[in-house]
Amino acid sequence: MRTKRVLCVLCVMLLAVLSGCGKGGDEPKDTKLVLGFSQIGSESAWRIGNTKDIEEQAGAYGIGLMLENANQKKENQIAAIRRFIAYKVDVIAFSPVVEEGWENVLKEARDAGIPVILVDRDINTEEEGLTTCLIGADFYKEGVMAAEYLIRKVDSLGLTKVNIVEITGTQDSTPMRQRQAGFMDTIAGDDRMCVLESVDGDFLKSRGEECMRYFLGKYGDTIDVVFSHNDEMTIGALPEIEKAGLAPGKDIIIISIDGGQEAIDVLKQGKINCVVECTPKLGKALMETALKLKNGESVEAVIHPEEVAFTDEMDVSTIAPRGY
Ligand code: GZL
Repeated sequence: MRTKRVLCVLCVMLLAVLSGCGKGGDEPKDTKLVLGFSQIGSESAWRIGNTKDIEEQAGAYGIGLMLENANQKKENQIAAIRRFIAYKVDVIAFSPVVEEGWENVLKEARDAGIPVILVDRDINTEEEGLTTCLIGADFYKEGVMAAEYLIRKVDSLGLTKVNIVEITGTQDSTPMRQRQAGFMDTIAGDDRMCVLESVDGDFLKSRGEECMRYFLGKYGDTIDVVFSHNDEMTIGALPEIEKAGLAPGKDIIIISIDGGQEAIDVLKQGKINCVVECTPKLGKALMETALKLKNGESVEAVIHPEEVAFTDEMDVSTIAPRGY
């Protein structure tokens, strides 16, 4: 029996070595560039689509990718960046879960001579120049597009007052701060718009459900509009609205952001009124920017993808498959 067990262990070790799964077996091999990327987590379809796109584009460009998932924790991202520095990658990229708290690790990367690219979200640091480029959406504009839709909708319905509840993304993250600012700045001065309350849904489906249950318990059927910072939280909120005997998309105007397939399908069912696009497909721009940095070429400070709003004002049957 003991001999059999020893043989099994030896086989497993041999397989691990052959498949490169042993220690150090995961590092990229002889590629033109090694890129270390710290991803926030897997909290939404958007995030999963973003990771998939980055992995696919790294393969397409022949770039060695060391991708680490931080499971929503800033400390995990900082630790990952330190590992990339120790490994002496050519370029570091990361999507910061929140805007503050990055100075020290970014100074370590600078001292190691490793350029850093921001993907998706931004940071807020005292010192300038700790990163080379930001590749990601114009979140403020997404908030503006959401509010502009609401103004058109209120005009078309001839409403004189609407009560709005807001389910925000992760507190202190760039998309949360800027989507909220863009939305609130655009409705400011419009006396018909009344924001009842904003609550942090952390971009999570489960929190979207909890936030909506809280709002309905407190405000009931006086709620006219839900502005949700991402599709995940929106999808979580809808069943709570229906349980309260209200029809989302009809009794309550539903405005969401991301533009994933699930939300577009619900838009087509008439249960969401507006989905502002936020593309997760940032991988191509990331690889091209990393290669430019490796080759000593200059890069743009900010790269914003083009984005649109999908709304019940259009023929939603024409919306192409979203791919995330
Ligand atoms: C936006 C991205 C946000 C998405 C959420 O670029 O940072 O994080 O809107 C995701 O779905 O969790």
